[in-house]
Amino acid sequence: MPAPYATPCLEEVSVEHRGAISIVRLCRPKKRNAISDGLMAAIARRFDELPESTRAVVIDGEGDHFCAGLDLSELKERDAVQGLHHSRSWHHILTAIEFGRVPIVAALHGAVVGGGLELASACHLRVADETTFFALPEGSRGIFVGGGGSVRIPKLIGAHRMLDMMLTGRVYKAAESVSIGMAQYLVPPGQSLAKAIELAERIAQNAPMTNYALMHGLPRIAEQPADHGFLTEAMLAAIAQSAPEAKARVRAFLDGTGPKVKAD
Ligand code: 1HE
Repeated sequence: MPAPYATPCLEEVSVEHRGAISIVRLCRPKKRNAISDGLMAAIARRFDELPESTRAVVIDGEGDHFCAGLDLSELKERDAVQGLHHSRSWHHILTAIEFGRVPIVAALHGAVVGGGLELASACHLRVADETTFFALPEGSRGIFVGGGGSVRIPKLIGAHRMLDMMLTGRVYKAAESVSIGMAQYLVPPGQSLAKAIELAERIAQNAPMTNYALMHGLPRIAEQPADHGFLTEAMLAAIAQSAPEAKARVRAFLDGTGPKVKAD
């Protein structure tokens, strides 16, 4: 049976609602938040059950590490067909959160490795604190990425860097990870959650249609031929600007009550 139908271990993924944002936390620190089938099913359930009032999500991990990737203890018994369905179940769940209703900010620290990096790369923004390190140990374990990493990670850092990580076991530390595009923000140790919450609160203030157009439109437009992309862009622009909220925001700027762009 494919893993999406595993019994969710709900105690291993907590959710906390703070106004317009929700914080989803991997709570399996003794196993470095390694992702078992039950934990993955719990991630799916937590995202499915987000209330209508949630407008942005932060995902983080309890303990010293964000996530040690696939729970390797579950790998040893799987045959090829089960392996195929397992990989497809990760695709299903991570695609559902990437193309869900609200943007997700990953608050990273410690190990972000293997499937942990696949989870982080399905999020919309990544904040790394200085303890963060990224690796793809699949190469040295004799396996391959299976959670969408070969599709998503090259889009962040390029196929050549992913190849290097898997062929040589190269580890990217926090500062370098930001310079190559793996994460967008670098903060001192222990501050990734606070920064991710600050960003999520800012995102939650946007018009929901703008956030939706960004999450669903931008990645698809990037894969379309230019003339298709221009048409998709025009349709999203037309829908977004016709929303009453957009009209009210533009009016507020014009009558001097809306915010100006500030340099800092
Ligand atoms: C685990 C896992 C795991 C820890 N599966 N049990 N991922 C990896 O190859 C990374 C494997 N983990 C590590 O390299 C290290 O654990 C860490 C660098 C993340 C953390 O080191 P450390 O010293 O803090 O912890 P530890 O002592 O290694 O681990 C603590 C416990 O967690 C220990 O179990 P215990 O019962 O002996 O206490 C570890 O066995 C357990 N643990 N990581 C199972 N990953 C969709 S395909 C995706 C494919 C992949 O993700 S492959 C990459 C898997």
